[in-house]
Amino acid sequence: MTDTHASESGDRPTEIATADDRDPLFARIPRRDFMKAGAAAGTMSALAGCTGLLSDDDRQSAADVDTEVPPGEHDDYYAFLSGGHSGDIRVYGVPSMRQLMRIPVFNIESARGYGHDDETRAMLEEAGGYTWGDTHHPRPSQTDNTYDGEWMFVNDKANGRMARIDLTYFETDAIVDLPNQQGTHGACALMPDTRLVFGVGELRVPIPNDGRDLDDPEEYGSVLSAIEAESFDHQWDVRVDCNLDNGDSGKDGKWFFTTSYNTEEGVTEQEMTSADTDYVVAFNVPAIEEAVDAGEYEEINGVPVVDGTEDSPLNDGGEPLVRYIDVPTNPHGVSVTPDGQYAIASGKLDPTCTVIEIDRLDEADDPNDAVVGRVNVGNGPLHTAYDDRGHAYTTLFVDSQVVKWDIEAAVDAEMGSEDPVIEKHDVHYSPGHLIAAESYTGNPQGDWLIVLNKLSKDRFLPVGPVFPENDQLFYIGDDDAGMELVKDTPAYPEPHDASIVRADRLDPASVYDPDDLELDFISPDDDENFIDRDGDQVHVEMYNQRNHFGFEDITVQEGDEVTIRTTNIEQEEDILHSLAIPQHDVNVKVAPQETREVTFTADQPGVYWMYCAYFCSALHLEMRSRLLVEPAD
Ligand code: CUK
Ligand code: CUA
Ligand code: CA
Repeated sequence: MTDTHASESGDRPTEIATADDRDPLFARIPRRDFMKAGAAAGTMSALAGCTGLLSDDDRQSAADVDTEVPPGEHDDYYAFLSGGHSGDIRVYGVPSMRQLMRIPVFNIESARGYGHDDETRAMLEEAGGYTWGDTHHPRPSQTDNTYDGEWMFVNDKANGRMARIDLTYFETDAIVDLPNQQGTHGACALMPDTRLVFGVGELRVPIPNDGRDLDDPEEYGSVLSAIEAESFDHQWDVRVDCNLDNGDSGKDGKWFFTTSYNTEEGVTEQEMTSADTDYVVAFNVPAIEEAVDAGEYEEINGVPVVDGTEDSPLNDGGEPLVRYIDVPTNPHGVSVTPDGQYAIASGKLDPTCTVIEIDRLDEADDPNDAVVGRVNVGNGPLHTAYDDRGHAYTTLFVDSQVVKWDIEAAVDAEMGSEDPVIEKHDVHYSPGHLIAAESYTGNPQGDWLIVLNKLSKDRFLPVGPVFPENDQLFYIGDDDAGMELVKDTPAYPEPHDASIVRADRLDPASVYDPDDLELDFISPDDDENFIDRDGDQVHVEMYNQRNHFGFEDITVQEGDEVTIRTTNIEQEEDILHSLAIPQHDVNVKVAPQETREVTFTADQPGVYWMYCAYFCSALHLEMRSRLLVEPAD
C-alpha cells in the first residue's frame, strides 16, 4: 500500500509550519496577550513615522485581527475595484481579499462572452466602438444615502464615457458616450437618492471639438455631464473654463463638488502648476436644472450645455449655478463627510487638506468664506475616506503613508496646523486612492480600509518587468491600537479606486429571470426551435442544456449571414453553457435561463464543430453539434 504516512502512526512527515513554530515569540505568548502585543507593535511603528518600507512589527501585526474567512464561509463585504486600463471592475470579498469575479465594462472579455454576442457588441459599438476604456471610480447607487445594491457606476477616463453595472446580474447594462467631454475622470451619483449620475470632464478641449480653436487653449473648456440614472440618458452639461478632476456629491441633493487643478488653463505641466491656488468647484444642481428648464442653454452635439463659467450671467445674483472656491495648488480628491457637513479636498502639491463647510456656500457672498479648516497632513495628499467616528484618512502619495486625522479638530485648529493629525501609518509605496467600508455614504462602517498602492516593489514573487499592483487591507476599528495592516494583495494592473459595500445590501440573482432579458426564452418545444432562411440570411433558434444543443447539425451556404439565438434552459444554478464555433470567432456564454444571440458570416466551406466551452458535466466534451457550410458553387 502507498499510505506510508497513515495517521495511525501519528507522524506526519509534511506537517505545515504554523506562525507559532516559526517565531519563538509567538509560541510564548498566548493568543490573548499576543493580540495586545501586536497592537502595541502596530502603534509603535505608526509613531515611528515615515520610513518607506514596512517594519517586521507591521508584518506581525497582521495576526491581530481576524481576517480569516475559512473555506466555505463568506466575507462580510464586497469590494468593487476598478481595473483601470484593463477596462473592467473586479469584485473582492473583504476581509479575505479573495477575488470573486470580474465584470467587463469597456473591455471585450471572452470568459463572459462580453462584446462577443450581438447585444453587448451593439452596446459597445453604439458607445463609440472603442476596444478599451480606463475605469477609475466605481461608485454604487444609494437610497437615502445608503447603498441600495442596485447599480454601480464607473467612468471611462480614456474615451469620455460613463457605464452602469446592474448588481442583480453583475453585468454592464448601459454605456453612454459624453460627446462634449474628453476623458471622464470623476464619477459619482447625486445623493441622497441617485437620481442623476455625473461624469466629470477632465481634459480641456474646444467645445464642440470640431476643428475650431485648435491651438487656442484659452478657448478650451470642460463640462460636468449629468445622466439620468434610470434611463441612462444624458440630460445636460455645465461648461466651465478650468478643468475638472475628481468629484463627489453632497448628501442633500443640492451641491456636487469637483476639484480643478488647471485653473491656469494651461497645456503644459509648467503652466498647469504655475498658480498658487486652484479650485474646488461647487455645482448647484437644482439651479442648473432650472436654467435648463428655462431654456438657458446652447445645444452642442445634441446636449443642452449651460454656461457655468466664472463670467456667466447665470452666476450673477442670488442663486449662482457654480461657485469657485480657492484651494492650494493642484488639488486632487474631494469627498463629502458622512454627515454631509463638509467637503474635503486633498492638496496633492500642497501638504494640506482643505475643509469646506457646505451650508456656508448657500449664504456666503464670497465662497472662500466657506473654508473652515486646513490641516497639514503631510506630502502628496490625494484622497480622503471616513470612518463612523469623525476621523478622516488621507493617502500621502509622496510620503507613502496613510494619515488619520480628526475632522472637527481640523475645524477648530488654526489654518495649516498639524494638531488634528492622530496617526501616520506607512504603507507600501505611493498610495493613490484609499477607501473605507461604505465611506462615501451616510453610514460608514468604520472597520476596514483598503489602500491602493501604486508600486509593489519587493512585495511578491517577481513576474517580470510588469509588476502587480498592491492593495493593502487595514483594520481601523480600534482607535487605541491604531491602523493595522492585515492583508497584502497583489492585483492585475491597474486598480485606481474601490467601493466597499456590506454584503447584506446586495441581492444578486443566481439564475436569470427570462423576463429581465430582451430576447425571448427558447424552450425545447419543436416549434420554438427552427432554422429559417431569408435570402442569404439564416436565422436559427435553439435551446441548449446538458449535454446537447437543439439541433445536431445546422447546414448553411458559404457566404450566408447566420444568426443563432440560444437559451440555456437549465434551472440549476452555476450550470453554464456556451456556444463556440471555431474559425468563425463565435463565443457566447449562456448562464441558466439566459438567452443570447450571435451573428457571423459563414465564409469558409467545411465542417465546424459547435461546442460548449464551459465545463458543464461529465459529457461536456460531447456537448456539440455540427455547422456544415456548403461550398457556394
Ligand atoms: S485618480 Cu484617476 S488618475 Cu486619484 Cu481617482 Cu489618479
Ligand atoms: Cu455545456 Cu459544457
Ligand atoms: Ca494648477
